[in-house]
Amino acid sequence: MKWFDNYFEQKTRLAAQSTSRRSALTRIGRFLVGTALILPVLPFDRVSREAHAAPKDKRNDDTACEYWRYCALDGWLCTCCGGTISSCPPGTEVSKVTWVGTCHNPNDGRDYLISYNDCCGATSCGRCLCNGNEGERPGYRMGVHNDVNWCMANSNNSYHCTVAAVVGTAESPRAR
Ligand code: ABN
Repeated sequence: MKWFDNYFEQKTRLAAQSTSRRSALTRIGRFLVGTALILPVLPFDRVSREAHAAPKDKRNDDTACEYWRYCALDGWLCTCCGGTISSCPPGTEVSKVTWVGTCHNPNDGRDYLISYNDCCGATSCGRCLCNGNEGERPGYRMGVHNDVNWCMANSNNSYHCTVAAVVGTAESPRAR
């Protein structure tokens, strides 16, 4: 193995002779200055994922379509029509049938089951029309379609607006 040692000794000596410590430091310094100047001007996406989503205040404003519970609500918001997030305006009654969607709550990071009941017995409210369609499916699967007048089973079928009540969490039970 003498030839092996000799070979590497020779190579190491050559490398040491041709590269002084000063020149190595100069090259490292140039590299660092170069990256410090170039990196800040490269076209990175500086907008965070959070900023791409709906503005945070709107996701907690129940009169805005971006409110987190409205992810699958198609209709007029009852919160703009004299009702609340989960109760119908005076003079209307809650639909006997409904459809349930799943929305992500950005405040606690959990998914919730939301019942989108229509409020029936008065003409269309006409304020705050929203069209959320998360998890919605075509009309031939009515139970998972939101473009339906859920007042169909009430004595007065006129549709007024829609509420969005939390009816449970969407997480599967933990395996035991
Ligand atoms: N569920 C809201 C709605 C009512 C009537 C027609 C379409 C959608």
